[in-house]
Amino acid sequence: MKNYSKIIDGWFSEICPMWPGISLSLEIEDVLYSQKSKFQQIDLFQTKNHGKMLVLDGIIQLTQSDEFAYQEMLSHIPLFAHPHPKDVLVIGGGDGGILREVGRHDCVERIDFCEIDETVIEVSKKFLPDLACGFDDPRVRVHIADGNIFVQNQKGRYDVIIVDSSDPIGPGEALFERPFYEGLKKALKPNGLIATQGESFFLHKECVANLMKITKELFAVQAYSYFLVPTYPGGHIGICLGSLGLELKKPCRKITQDFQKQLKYYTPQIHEASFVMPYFAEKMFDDA
Ligand code: SPD
Repeated sequence: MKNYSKIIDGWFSEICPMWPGISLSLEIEDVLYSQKSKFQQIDLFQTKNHGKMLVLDGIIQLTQSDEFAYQEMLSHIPLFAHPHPKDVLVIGGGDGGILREVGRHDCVERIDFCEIDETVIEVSKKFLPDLACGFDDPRVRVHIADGNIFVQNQKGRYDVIIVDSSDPIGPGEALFERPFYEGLKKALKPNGLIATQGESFFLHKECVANLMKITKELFAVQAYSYFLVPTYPGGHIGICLGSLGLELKKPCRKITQDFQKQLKYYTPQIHEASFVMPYFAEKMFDDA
């Protein structure tokens, strides 16, 4: 994918046609890694104020200062919406942050992890041990493969599937299309549910409306959640969810005090609140 982002006078600016005319800039102190893998340009920067930052094809994937918001919400919303998740599939997110969060659920017995780009895992293990610790969990089985192809070969296998994709340009493109969602549905057990990276309803209206349409057509229950991540475009991001029957907007398991204390963003209250949409988004979703 063409990389439009730039570094000028020590400031990295994230420039992308998916959010034209708007760009976030972070001051950087050092380039810790910069190489092209088989799939994409991988950069790891030391920022001045936001810890290390992982960038793929010029797009910010995470900074250490706010990654917890994304990893917690994309993991704990679907997992607390399921009464007893045992078999979990995570697609994408080679940094390991989602695995770290999924691993906090003792009821989970097996975590299949599918990532297309092995080099992202290696870079994370070297530079982001606070995220890559997710790979140390003995329940995790790593599959280096295209998530779309992997999922098409799974039938009735998972309670929860989490898709931590990059944006729908570059290697993540197929993960925003209907055949992938059909594959996700087939890969679920009868009571299963999915949660996928759902972009921004301010900046990516067409993409979000399309995800809503696909999930409405395929799943009995469907919902969209959003939350704050200062270093993502527009300072927020959403999750698109679909289930074969389970309610999604309320947690159905109690969170213990010990569990809650390990987190920084997710609470049962924020689980419910994250589904309350601004009026324009509500209308946009109704029309999808
Ligand atoms: N616009 C960037 C969206 C990135 C979503 N994936 C981030 C990976 C973090 N585990």
